[in-house]
Amino acid sequence: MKNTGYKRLFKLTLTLMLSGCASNPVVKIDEPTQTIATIPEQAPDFQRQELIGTYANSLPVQKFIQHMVLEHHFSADYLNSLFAKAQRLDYVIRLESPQPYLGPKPTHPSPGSWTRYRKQFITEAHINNGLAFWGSNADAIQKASVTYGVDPEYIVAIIGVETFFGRNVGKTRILDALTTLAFDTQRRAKYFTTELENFLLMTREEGYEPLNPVGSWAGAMGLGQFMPSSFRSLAVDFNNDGHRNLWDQQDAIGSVAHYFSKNGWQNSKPVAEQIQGQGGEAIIELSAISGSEYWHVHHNFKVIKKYNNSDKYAMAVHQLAQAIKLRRL
Ligand SMILES: [Ca+2]
Repeated sequence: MKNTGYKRLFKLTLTLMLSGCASNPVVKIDEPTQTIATIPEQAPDFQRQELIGTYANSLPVQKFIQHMVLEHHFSADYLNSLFAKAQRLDYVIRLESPQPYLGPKPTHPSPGSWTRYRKQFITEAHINNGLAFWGSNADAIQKASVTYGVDPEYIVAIIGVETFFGRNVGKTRILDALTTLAFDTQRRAKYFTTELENFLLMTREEGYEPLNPVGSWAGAMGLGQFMPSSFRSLAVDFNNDGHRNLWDQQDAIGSVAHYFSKNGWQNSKPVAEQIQGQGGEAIIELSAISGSEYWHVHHNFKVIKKYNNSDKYAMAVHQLAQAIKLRRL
């Protein structure tokens, strides 16, 4: 970052101010102190770093660094030293590029696929942990529901399906995940390059050390599993501590509600109901072991799918929300 010198000068000035004004209670030192403390310090041997390590000879990484320098005024030395530490993750490549299936042609939808999917999320453990999560965050959930006009049980259910209420937020270093996906895979390389760009901007804006955040193999972060672009545009500081931190329960609750609100959630409106028979508008088919289920889905169902574009995902969120709400009454 180019303002390091300025920061050091500022810090020095602040130190002098503090030492000179220790007895003066009107000196406002809280804000600048906090700002300095959260900006990651750069190593003293930071100057004139070459791009070494796994990506030393990668032209796309060199071009990406150049782009970040020209477009966003990052220091090339800073990014070279950062990407020198980036790791290529083979399991991320495997997950993004599944081997072609060579068996018999599958039927769609796969019989019983909804039953198997549902079993992962509509469990006693999910309902009980959802109730506990709601209970210990009741004020934040209520405030988020009112502030953003989102039914509280859906805020809880999203966090339950995404990360089991924060227990499974992922352990992959985001820098490694996104660098691997951007430069070592093909299918969505452009998308992940943009997310990597957003990740670096996010770390600079929020004062995160870029080597620290961990999350899913695909680069999703925190209790609500936000990608960096969503983090930048939709995360909120809901506990008012001056930082957007999606690993914090309250910030995650506010941010999920904000996400739903921005995607058009209609408060207290229906999401889906099961119907007999099939066909007609806004009807989806889910393949249960006992046979196909048909559901009439509403606008809010599509809003859930903005989070993850899958009927099964949205239905799991809906049913978990309803199960938790019913038990809480
Ligand atoms: Ca916060």
